[in-house]
Amino acid sequence: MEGLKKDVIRHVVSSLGSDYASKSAYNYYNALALAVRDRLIDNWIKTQRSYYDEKAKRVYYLSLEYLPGKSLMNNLHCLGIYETARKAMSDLGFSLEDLAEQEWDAGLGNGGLGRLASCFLDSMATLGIPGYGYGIRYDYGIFHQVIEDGKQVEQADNWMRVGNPWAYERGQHLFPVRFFGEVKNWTDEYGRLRHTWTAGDTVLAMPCDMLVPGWDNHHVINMRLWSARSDVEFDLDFFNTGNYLGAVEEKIFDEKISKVLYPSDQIEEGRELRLKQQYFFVTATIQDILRRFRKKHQDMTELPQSVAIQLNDTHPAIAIAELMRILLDEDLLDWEVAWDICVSTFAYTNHTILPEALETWPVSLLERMLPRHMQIIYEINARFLREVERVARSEDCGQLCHRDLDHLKQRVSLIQERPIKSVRMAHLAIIGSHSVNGVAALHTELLKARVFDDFQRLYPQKINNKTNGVTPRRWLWSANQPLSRLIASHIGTGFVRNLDELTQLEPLAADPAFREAWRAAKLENKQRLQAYIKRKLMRELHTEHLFDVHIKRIHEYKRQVLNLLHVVTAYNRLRHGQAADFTPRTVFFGGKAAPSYFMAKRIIHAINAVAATVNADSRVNDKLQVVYLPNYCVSQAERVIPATELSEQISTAGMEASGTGNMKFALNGALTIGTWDGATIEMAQAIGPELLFIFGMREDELVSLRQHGYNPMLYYHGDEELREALDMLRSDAFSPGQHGLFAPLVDNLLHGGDRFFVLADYRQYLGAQQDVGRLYLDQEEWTRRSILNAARMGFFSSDRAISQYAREIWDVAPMAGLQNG
Ligand code: 26W
Repeated sequence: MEGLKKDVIRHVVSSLGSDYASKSAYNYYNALALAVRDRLIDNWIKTQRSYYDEKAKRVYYLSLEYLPGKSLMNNLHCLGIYETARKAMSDLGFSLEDLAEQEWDAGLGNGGLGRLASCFLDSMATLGIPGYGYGIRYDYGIFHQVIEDGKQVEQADNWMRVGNPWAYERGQHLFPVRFFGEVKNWTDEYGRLRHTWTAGDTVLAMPCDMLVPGWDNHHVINMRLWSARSDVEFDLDFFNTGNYLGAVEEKIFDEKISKVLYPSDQIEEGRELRLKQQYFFVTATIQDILRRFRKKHQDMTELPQSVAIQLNDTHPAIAIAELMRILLDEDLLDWEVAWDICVSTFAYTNHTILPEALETWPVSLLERMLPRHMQIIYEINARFLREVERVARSEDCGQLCHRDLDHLKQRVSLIQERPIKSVRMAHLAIIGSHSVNGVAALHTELLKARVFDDFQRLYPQKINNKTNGVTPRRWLWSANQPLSRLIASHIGTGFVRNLDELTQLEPLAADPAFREAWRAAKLENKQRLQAYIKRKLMRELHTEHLFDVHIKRIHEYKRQVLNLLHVVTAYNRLRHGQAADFTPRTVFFGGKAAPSYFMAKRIIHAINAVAATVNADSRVNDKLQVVYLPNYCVSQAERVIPATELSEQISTAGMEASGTGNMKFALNGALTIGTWDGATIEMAQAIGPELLFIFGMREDELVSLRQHGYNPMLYYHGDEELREALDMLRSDAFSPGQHGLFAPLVDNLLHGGDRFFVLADYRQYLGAQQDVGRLYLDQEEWTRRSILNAARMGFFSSDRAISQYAREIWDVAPMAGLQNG
């Protein structure tokens, strides 16, 4: 402890240039972070060296998004110095919790996809898998959300301003990135046509490394994020031509590339700068991968034995064309050889089946920005369609007439003709990869049977499932110390690296003393949340209420509106005195809406409007409260999830690819109210469906309802309570003086087709909520189920997920000889 204290004081003075006697929490947080980083860097260097020494096969996880959140507490726990640090900082006059608050969340992602990437890095580090995360260091991460007059207002997330003590910027290792220009043809010595991409604009990619430690194992992996740097200052001509200001303007223009994260998920924006970001990130990463590979290899055909590249959705899919370009134009390999290398190296994970989220890029844009890549994509497509024709003709699938074949080719082509001629990035990713995986069993089945059914017939081995998981380090141990300590006192700490050990809790569910202790841990977390809400929102929570929580991105398919209709109905019953047996509850909502997503923003407004009305109504507010948690982010989830008793997972069946929040809640002892969707299905199967509150129509039922003609008006007319709730929303009951404010929401349900079947599931949802309320009154039974839920969550560790990727997709093994403890 004395050593750590000395290091902290030294960093306050010599790294931060401050007086150690001036007790600034900001300085002491930064100094502590630097002292922790010092303890990671040796192991990082040793880890990296061991990969070379053992010629280990490396995994590269390519993701445009990461959501690491805050690093301090997690890193202290991984290093096993949490207690030491707590005591050291207390000696210096600080509470460790307060210091941790000084850190800004690294919010370099939108939601599930980015957080999954961060859980996966944690698991690779813990399992000792030679892995790297590659991404972009956005100057501005996901916007900061404030709620003003009930509406979302976006503020820039200037997270870099306060500095980042965890990162190593490596300004001396720059990689060139080119755009535009033209392709020249030439003939090589064997008379083969060759291509060279020349000229164009150049920007530089600067690596910025963040260290990711494993749990108690001395294994530290790297998350390398690229930042755009202008090449203007490297080219003195720019300045010497006398156009100094012009040169500086150009520099600013270039550095725009890594300026900001695109804040929408599930909706494709199709902006030129976004494509630039993708290629910038991809080419820098591939260059770095090949630089490392070439240190020990000359023969490029050995690449797939040494390197596995996982594409996190299609956002980095242009990497397939980029590796082809390098192999063809720089290494001068033949097409077939280059293509084999590519397919054996790449694998692709799909995270959504919503059609509006499937990426396409206009051919005209690609031709201009990446002319050589567009040529390569055309060539990949031509060869692929010939192959399709060959397979289709050879296949014994009846008389395949030309019409069918033409249709098949149109459907699977990399090029879509309408509405504008574009490249389908998912098709590129599928064709260029040896593995295509979905993220939960149902999701993968839907990929096979619906979204990519043609590809499933063409390549029956390619599509596979890897159900998501979450890291128990952050989402149980670090976020929920009260519960973790209780668990550890009964079964030891092995569950932190082997989550299956939680099954040892099962017999304890029958032990009243253990149940009481389990409830005490929950109460402690609820009180902690209560204190936080009081500080941040100046509101008093009732900890004896059932804490019912719906936090995730705001999206119509996630159906926050369904939850809101339940709240309005509960409000009406209480007002009308029809709810004598109502179980008091506080309903929490939280989540960001894409700034361009009108409907999602209106949903936020409606939630806040209902909250204002309900909370102000003294007839009901001792029994029902609604809280909107502004700026939902990773660190907020770490506070809220441990305090949650009811987890809302109510997406339209078939639409949530997996969900990962669902796992974090159950792991922390919340019961789930949910639809038969995503990974919630597998959770129900692992836990026992009778221990969750499952309701609503299933995916196949919705398909047939849609086919037979779904009429939301029938539900409106047939259900008095539903009608009352919708009519209130449409009138100004929640928006005094602003008649029609929420009419777009209601009209969308009644006259817009209710694409997400909110009305169809309303009545069943109410029934399930009734069951919830009733069970909560029986605290012994509630607690028993809570314990069994957590005890059976072992499968949903990201360690299990990563082990499957490693074995079944990447063919990589953990490093031997890792020191544990
Ligand atoms: C092109 C715009 C865009 C950006 C991001 C479209 C789609 C995305 C992501 C693929 C959306 C996303 O985050 N998907 C979520 O991925 C999680 C991790 O697999 C799943 O748990 C969620 O169910 C899924 O919605």
